[in-house]
Amino acid sequence: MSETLSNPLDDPAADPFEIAAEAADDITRLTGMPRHDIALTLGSGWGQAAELIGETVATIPATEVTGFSKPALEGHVGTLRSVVTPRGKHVLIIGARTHFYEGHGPRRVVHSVRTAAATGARTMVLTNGAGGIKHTWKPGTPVLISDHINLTGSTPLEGATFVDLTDLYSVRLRDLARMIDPSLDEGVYCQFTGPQYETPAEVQMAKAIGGHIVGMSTALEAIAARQAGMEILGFSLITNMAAGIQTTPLSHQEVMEAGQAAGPVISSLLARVIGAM
Ligand code: 8IG
Repeated sequence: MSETLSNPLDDPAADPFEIAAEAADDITRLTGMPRHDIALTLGSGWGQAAELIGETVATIPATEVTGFSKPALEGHVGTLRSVVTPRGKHVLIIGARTHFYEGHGPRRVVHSVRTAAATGARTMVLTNGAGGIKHTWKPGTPVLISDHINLTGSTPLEGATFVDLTDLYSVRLRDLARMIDPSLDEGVYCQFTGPQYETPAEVQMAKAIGGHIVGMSTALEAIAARQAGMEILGFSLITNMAAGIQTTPLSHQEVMEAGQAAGPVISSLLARVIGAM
């Protein structure tokens, strides 16, 4: 049977929150850690933060956890890691993101967030690599997400579930991040479906409607985190200027290189922010 058909989230009759609770039980069993305080999803460029946040208690393959998918991309590490910070906070580090463009639907996309909430995490830190619309953001610049525009035409909410998204990206946590690095800028994140990058016209549309960052993740995850009552911090690493903002075409290679070069700096920033929580 294919991996797709064997995922319990693909049964429309299944309750995604029950599956998240089962996944949280798997994490408890496999890490020996009964609860976590903070969850952190590591996007492109942010991977080295895991080593800096604290002492690793356990690392487990995501495929051992109910409902998790195999990583779609090389360079997206398919592991979950339990780390304890010097201040004693337990952090669940999610290195296994499922993207909307994989086509498995929003339940699969937000399963890691719901699982993190089911492990007890009250804080969700979402990181990604993204394109920048502001000319002042050179590749390698980390920025805070201040709000988002969901352009996927999709939602992780099912039925008449009305969730307030005012202050979705916590002012308190953004202020905490700026205490660590006062030079951090912020912007509105536009989630496109991908996997193609935008056309220059689409980037101009994103700019016209109030966007500053273009990406392919995070917004749907933030909605699910808010539904679960979590406090959310979002970081984008600007790995490239969005299409048409720079004059040269976008390449995945270039994106990976910008991420690698910025890695040590942004990972240390992220570790210091989480260390202060
Ligand atoms: I890395 O320019 C990265 N991810 N949508 N646009 C979108 N996603 C991205 C981009 C980009 N760069």
